[in-house]
Amino acid sequence: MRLRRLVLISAVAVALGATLNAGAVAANGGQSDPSAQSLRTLAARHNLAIGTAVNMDALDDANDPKYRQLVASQFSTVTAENVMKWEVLEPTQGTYNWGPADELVAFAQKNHQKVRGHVLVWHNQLPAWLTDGVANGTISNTQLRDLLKKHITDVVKHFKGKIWQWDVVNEAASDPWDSPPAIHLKGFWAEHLGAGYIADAFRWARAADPNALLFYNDYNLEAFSDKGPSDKTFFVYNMIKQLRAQGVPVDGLGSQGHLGTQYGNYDTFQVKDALDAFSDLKLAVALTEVDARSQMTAGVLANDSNEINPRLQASAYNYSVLLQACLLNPHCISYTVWGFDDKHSWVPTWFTNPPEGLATLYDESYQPKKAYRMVQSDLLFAGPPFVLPRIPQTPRR
Ligand code: 9MR
Repeated sequence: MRLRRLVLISAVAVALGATLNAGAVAANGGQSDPSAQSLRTLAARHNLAIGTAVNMDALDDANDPKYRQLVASQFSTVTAENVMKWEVLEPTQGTYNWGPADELVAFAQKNHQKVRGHVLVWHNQLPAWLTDGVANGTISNTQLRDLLKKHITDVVKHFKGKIWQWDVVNEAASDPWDSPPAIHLKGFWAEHLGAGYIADAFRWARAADPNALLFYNDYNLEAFSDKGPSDKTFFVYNMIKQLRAQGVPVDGLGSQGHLGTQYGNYDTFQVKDALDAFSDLKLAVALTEVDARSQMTAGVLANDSNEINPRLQASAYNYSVLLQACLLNPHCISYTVWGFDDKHSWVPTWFTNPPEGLATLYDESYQPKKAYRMVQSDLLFAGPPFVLPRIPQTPRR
């Protein structure tokens, strides 16, 4: 009798438990545990593309299947970290090396991902034949302009129809620490071709693919400072405003979002203000290269949690500020991280004195960090009335 009662009680308990669980599932809109949802699933609720820069060596590494699996499962857009740059695409003049970039595009298509093309005009990672030729005088400035036109035309045509957003011009503006401190156009292209190369580049890109969205992309554009001569965001804002007034086909502003936890950085509304200013020019906006690095002090390197924890928290906060600002502006169509794991991040190889790191969403063993959880929860908690679905951008004619 006792046994029977126990069995009965257990059966009722099991049934009740099942009902409660069913209730919990229903309360989640039929979804399972929200913390198990991928970033791309959560971002899709807002029609926001969430992306990563992709390191092709890692993607091709047969001993590292997890890298490939995470790119495919977590992200809905990809950017070539290096393989669409001029030095990789045309290492010898006239001989194109499309292989690695084509492979990334094929991977993206297979995984239903959009592609951000990076980058058509930049002063870094140019082929030696080009920079040497200019330096030794065998390439004149007129020839250089023709070569740039050919490069843009060939590359954009090669990928025509497969690229969602092109970073047409990258990092053309100086920084306040340059000389003179008033922001100006800097680097190889401005020095040899003058300011006109920017408008030319956008027009050539538009002619080669009328449907790709054309972006100006730069760093340290997260917020306005004093709107004076050394305010880079204000300089770029005025530059694009002028280009648009001249009918130059600029469709978007890429704010890279390379942050460091040692700096004061910004809050959500400061970043929103900057994004709003650009979208008021009828541009789409995108966060294109987000990461938030920290100094690797002796304590961090010795695994001292007193030093590691505040850095992981501050890094997560910075990811969140940029994402929340993006979510608050419906013209912010994508949020891309510049590598998703500390093992493949550009940061440790770039910043060595003092060493910096811990900049990405996952640690070196692909364990999600606080930043990953923060991005997940920001995407999860966002919704009307302040966060509305993205408004797609159409190319400017
Ligand atoms: O992540 C890229 C790294 O692998 C290259 O060595 C480096 C060379 O300049 O470029 C890095 O990517 C840059 C991007 O193309 C433009 N914005 C800044 C990025 C980080 O330096």
